[in-house]
Amino acid sequence: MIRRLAPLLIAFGLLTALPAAGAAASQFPPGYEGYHTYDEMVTEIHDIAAAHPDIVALSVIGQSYEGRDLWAVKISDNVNTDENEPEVVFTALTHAREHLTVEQALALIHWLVDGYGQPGNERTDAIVNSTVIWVLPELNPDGGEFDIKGGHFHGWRKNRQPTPGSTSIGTDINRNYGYHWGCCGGSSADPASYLYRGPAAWSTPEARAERSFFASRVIGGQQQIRMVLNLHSHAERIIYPYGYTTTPVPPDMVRRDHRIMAAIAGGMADRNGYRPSQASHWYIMSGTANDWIYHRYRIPSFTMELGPSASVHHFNLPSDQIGPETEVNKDALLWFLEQAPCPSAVIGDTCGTRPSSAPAPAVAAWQMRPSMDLRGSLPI
Ligand code: 0X9
Ligand code: CA
Ligand code: ZN
Repeated sequence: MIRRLAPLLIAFGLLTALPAAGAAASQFPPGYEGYHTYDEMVTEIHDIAAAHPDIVALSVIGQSYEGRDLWAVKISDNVNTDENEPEVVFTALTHAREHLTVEQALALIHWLVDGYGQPGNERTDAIVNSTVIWVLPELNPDGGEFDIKGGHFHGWRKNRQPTPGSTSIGTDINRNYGYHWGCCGGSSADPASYLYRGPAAWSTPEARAERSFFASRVIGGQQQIRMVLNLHSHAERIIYPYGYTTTPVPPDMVRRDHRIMAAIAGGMADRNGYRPSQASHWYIMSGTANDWIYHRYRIPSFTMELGPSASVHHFNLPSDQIGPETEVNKDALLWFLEQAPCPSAVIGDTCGTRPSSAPAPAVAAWQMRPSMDLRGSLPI
């Protein structure tokens, strides 16, 4: 049909309306059509923003190696005002084959915005009204699209950036962040490895975009982001820093922070049945987003590994499991968001009361103490 129409369209100068040669719209294999391709995700978040312009705003935090926009979905009341409210970040699809994470990110957005302001939505309305939620639904769109190229799964993990001096493609974005990059056996120096850390810290445009985004949320010298949850799959785990060392509280961590992160991971685990632990108690991993986020800004930072750890489907759960596997995390994710105004409350510390216009005491407490401040040595 398209083929027969093409000469006609050329005649009318409308060729640009067709997909470029070889760039036919991607699609998931049969049985997996319930997942969103990159284009479908972009359409979906635009539809959501159009339906809820008062509480949803879209922005682009950078571009992937192949030039795809890296989208951010901001959810809050008065969404077009930069209000002084605690901010929470969710990221998804750092690893290309972890498609369930995109669906979890979209499900979370829908839980928060569908029916906003209507009876029965008091819990999510309270979250939307008191916090700023940033959802980055696809940090690795190039890898995600490559993973379904040709209508079958490729088991791809990395981005699609060639490595100079090698024929290999791709860096593991979650080994490319600039804290303890390349240390301790937590990544690979081999460009062919699926754990390749890249030729240098921050060599991937995707990690750099996230770094710039975090820097952009420092307002008046204070980082506004209070908590971060990175969505991965598949292990039914909730993990927290550090990944580079098995020591629970090394010199670059504050003991109280460790207690808070362990308690928040435990609180989520109580609600979804996943297993909580320090990242390195699973395996040593270095140059991860979690380690950098905690160290650089002292933000409690978590990874949730979605989906059954023991499944014949591994990363590729059929569409009919998207609903149950995302729904199981609803209470855990909403509870996580509810901790943002005072993360230390989980260990019994109070944050005090404050007029909404004043800076939160808890925010001041999150600033690095001079003895903790290693920022001068970091490449930001
Ligand atoms: O190894 C990883 O990058 C993640 N696991 S996965 O199976 N999805 O690849 C875990 C990342 C955890 N990040 C840290 N907190 N260190
Ligand atoms: Ca707001
Ligand atoms: Zn992953």
